[in-house]
Amino acid sequence: MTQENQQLTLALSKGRIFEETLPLLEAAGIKVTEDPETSRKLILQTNDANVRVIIVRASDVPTYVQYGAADFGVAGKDVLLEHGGEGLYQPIDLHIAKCRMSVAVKDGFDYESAVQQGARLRVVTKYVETAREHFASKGVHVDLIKLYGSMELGPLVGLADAIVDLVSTGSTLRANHLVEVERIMDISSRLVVNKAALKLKRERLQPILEAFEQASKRHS
Ligand code: PRT
Ligand code: MG
Repeated sequence: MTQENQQLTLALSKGRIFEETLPLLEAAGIKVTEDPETSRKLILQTNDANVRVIIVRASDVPTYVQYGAADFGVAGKDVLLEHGGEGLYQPIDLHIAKCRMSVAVKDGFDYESAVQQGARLRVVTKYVETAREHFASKGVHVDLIKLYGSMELGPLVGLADAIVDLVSTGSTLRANHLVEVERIMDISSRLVVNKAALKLKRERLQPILEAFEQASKRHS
């Protein structure tokens, strides 16, 4: 196989995923030579001529990998659950960008009583699929309203009774007088690999996957 066919493209999002993936890449001997925070470039070169990094929105990582525009990528479990995982092989939990997905309500709202009384709750979230499944499994009736950000505002302005969002330190909830009432699941980021690339580019991918796996054990 020619060198060109063995070129690998890794999809990452800016911010915490990029930063927390850098040490894993270094463990595989790969150094990214440009900084996405200061450069406006969307294609970043590395010290390895056969590996490049593309910078995409966090929720778009699975799509680039699914269609083979990237051979592999790093995405949160939250994002992967919403995407559905079609066309993706998910070999490794990288134990990075950890947080949890939770239900939160306005301070003073009696969530437990509302649930017990069978009230129909209005919930705002970016994670409609995961939220739907969670409330269905509990037998709670909900009207889900999809938002793309600032979910915390929903209960404060009367748009919703509750939010389903990611929580890490809890300071965003506190700053907006919201309280966490239910933890839905723990979240971390996963390596995802295009299924065809895994077969066709195995030779080049395998050592990188192994290095990622070894290095990520430190975070578990
Ligand atoms: O920001 P953008 O809209 O482009 O996309 P994104 O928000 O999906 O990307 P990014 O980079 O913010 O998050 C990428 C991934 O990091 C997510 O898919 C998660 O898997 C993971 N992650 C880990 C988090 C957090 N921790 C986190 N705290 N993603 C988001 N948050 C947000 C949360 O939504 C809330 O607004 O941080 C706020 C809460 O943080 P605390 O510390 O105040 O509790
Ligand atoms: Mg964000």
